[in-house]
Amino acid sequence: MFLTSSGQARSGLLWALRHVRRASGAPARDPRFAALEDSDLQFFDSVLGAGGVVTDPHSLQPFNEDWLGKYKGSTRVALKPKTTEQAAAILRHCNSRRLAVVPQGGNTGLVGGSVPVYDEVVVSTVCMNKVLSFDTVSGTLTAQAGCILEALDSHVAGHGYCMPLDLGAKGSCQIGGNVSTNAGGLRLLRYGSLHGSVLGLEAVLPGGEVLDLLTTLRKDNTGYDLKQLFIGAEGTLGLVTAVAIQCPPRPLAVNVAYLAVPTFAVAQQVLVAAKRQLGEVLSAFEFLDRESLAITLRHLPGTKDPLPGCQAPIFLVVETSGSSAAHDSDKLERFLEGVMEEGLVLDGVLAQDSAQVQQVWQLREGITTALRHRGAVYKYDVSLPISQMYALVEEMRTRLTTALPHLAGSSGGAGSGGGGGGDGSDDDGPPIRVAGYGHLGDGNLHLNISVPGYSKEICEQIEPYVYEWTAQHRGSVSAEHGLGLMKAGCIGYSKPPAAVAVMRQIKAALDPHGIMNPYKVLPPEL
Ligand code: FAD
Ligand code: 2HG
Ligand code: ZN
Repeated sequence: MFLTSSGQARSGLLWALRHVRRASGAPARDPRFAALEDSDLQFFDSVLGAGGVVTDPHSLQPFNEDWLGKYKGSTRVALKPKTTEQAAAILRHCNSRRLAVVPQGGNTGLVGGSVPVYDEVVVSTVCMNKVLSFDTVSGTLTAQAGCILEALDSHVAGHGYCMPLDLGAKGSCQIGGNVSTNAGGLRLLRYGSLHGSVLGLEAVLPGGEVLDLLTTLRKDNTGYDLKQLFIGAEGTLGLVTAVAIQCPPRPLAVNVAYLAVPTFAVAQQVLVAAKRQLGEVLSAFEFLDRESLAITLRHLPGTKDPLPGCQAPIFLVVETSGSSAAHDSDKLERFLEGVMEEGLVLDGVLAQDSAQVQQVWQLREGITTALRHRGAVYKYDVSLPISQMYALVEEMRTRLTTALPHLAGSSGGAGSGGGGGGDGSDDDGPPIRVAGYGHLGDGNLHLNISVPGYSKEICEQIEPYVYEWTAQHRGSVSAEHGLGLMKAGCIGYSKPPAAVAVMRQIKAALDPHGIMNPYKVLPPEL
């Protein structure tokens, strides 16, 4: 929310409420956009060759459906350029024909941004997967947008560097998608946001002009920093075709501790202690609640409980990364002794080798996949003051248990940690379960509500309540996943009208016909 005085805060919230349309619904197809014709396909064929133009309905299915299986479009064509010039020719044509376009990377986005809403042309960067250069002295990597994050990390690992971001989708998400969503992930605490580590990028504007901002300079104060506009633009301003990014040295020593704490308040005390005592080697501070743990152990094959039988409500993953194993272990052990002695930590385990490190991370990173295996899920990705983060999870549980006792009620309420298989039992808990986890060190909560199916009855209990609650606590309704289609109507909860108006002006300047990823990010003009 945008608070300058209590009166303004209130009018801002009211504005937001008036301008919120059905949060996960889509507006009608914009009649300004043309429908695809055979002559368009012929043009695309002439630019890309037959292999670069997908029209077969079966092959189009993955381009039309998002990772969650929640958003489905009906494109008739997906285009796979290999070069910036091909991408520019495609966009120029689409712009002149008023064909709407949706850029697609790894299609792992969680807000419905990467798939068509109607029949938009999909421009996939899957074939733009070349590393262009790597400077082993400065650690700057330049790569085409379609390079898979994990492949880039392996590439730079060979030179003693790592990518400055890491996320559960690393095996399929692409660097262009990461930049376009301004992805956060597990190491933002250590390496900061992509707004800092992206040094340059190349983007094709809707009219086909190539904006070459692909510098690898650390310092460049010549005018407005235009690349920042594309970081987090979710494909609404142009197609990112290449990225230059600063890679940090790969840590030589990594330690991971998995800790059980009695309350979220205590988790915050452990965070303060970790920041003070681990200092520069602290590289991640994540949390998951018992409900997230239980769902993951039950629904994600291969996961193991690092603290079997432990009934704590909150678990922490604390990682250190540094250059000296002995120094880091010493620091971590002293920190662990301290928090144990103070009675902050109920139980804990220190991963003994890289396999155990992986096991703990698999548990934390696997929550999203486990929830998908369980079924439909309402996902919220909010930034909040750390002290307020978990209250939203608790209030949501109470709210759903009260409103929908037949779905959410059980011995422990809507996923209050009772049952759920986390303790080895076979009980999958009530149909509705509320899980809270996320990047505690960054104040980023992932509130996930696992449900038997998407329904108006359930959705009305969650939205707009969750957005209002976030705004009232001066949070952001999108910490890292973006707005996409899901939250295009919700920007007003976190940005004032004047800011949205400037965004519209930027959009109109760069994309005057509005062809780039329509219906996403900004609400339709009323
Ligand atoms: P896509 O899903 O294909 O696209 C995302 C958006 O970017 C769309 O709006 C699309 O139009 C646009 N876009 C894609 N490529 C381009 C391009 N080249 N030019 C212009 N626009 C483009 N996100 C986090 O922030 N942190 C996490 O920890 C995290 N963990 C995840 C874990 C799992 C298991 C999954 C499934 C997702 C996770 N995500 C996370 C969300 C998602 O992975 C990220 O948003 C990721 O950055 C998307 O990359 P992508 O290549 O899949 O992009
Ligand atoms: C994570 O931190 C991702 O694991 C995904 O951002 C969060 O699934 C989610 O809600
Ligand atoms: Zn996350």
